[in-house]
Amino acid sequence: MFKEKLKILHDLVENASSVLITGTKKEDADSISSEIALSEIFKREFSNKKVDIVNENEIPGKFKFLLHNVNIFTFEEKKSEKYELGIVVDCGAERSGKVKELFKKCKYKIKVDHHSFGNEGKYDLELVFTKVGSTTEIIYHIVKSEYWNVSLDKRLAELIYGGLIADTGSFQYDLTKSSSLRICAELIETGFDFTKTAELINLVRTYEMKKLLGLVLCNMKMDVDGNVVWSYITKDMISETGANESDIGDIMDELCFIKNVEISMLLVEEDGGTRVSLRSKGRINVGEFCKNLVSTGGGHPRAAGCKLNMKIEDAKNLLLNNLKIAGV
Ligand SMILES: [Mn+2]
Repeated sequence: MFKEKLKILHDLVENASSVLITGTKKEDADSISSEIALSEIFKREFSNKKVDIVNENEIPGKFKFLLHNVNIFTFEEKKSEKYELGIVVDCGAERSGKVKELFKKCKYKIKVDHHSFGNEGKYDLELVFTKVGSTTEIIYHIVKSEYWNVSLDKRLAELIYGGLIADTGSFQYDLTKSSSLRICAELIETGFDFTKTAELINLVRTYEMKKLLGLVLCNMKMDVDGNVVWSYITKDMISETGANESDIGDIMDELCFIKNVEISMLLVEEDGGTRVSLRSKGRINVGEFCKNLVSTGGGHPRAAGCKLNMKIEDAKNLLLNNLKIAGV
């Protein structure tokens, strides 16, 4: 079944005059690595094929090292383009933001994903496997497939590894599968600089992010009998430190893993309200919690978010009250 799908994928790409690759609107190393890896594979197999990666926004600076000679276009640059085949990775097309408009117009549609949710929409081919660590783990199987004349080299190994360490938390989270570790051994055997890849994805952050982090940690408060820790980022804090959207995304990770704390919460001031990110140690399913709070909210059981059309202070009170009701 899986093998057959890899053959169909090959045929669909071979017969398409042009290919659009897109992924999740939010910045995500697995999604970006998968996009770049697929484009590399397609261009090696079919050298004259038009293959464009298009995302709603520009790729975050910290992931630019993955590009090498590949270009990722923004939606603005390609909004009037037409593609015959559309491929969405690491999510359903509905999560690709504005690029969804381009995707909808494609004659053939493919999804390559490892999520169990977001399966609405119709695709001509679904390479969806939920028992793997990352979408790049699925791409590894494309590279190894007998239908594709592409070999696993340092370049593809770096990309597959990038997605794997991002989604498995460097093989710490429960997304880690024994298959992920076996594949990883083979990736390392290609001789790519895996310590550099891990450092750039997991550790290197901007000076501005660290400055903003300092303010966020100073403002951190404990609530609900010590079960919830929360902090916030105002527009003033962003302009004071010069931090950007990508820096803000990295801050949430630093509010987690506090001893005896069940929920970590970050509130970010935005036009028209407050964006909230929540992380749970497991007692509360924050994906469900956010969805129940506001219809546009949601995410994973342990990591989720929502946008509330109120000021930070009011959003914080609403969230703390609802977390109490939820039994945190
Ligand atoms: Mn993923």
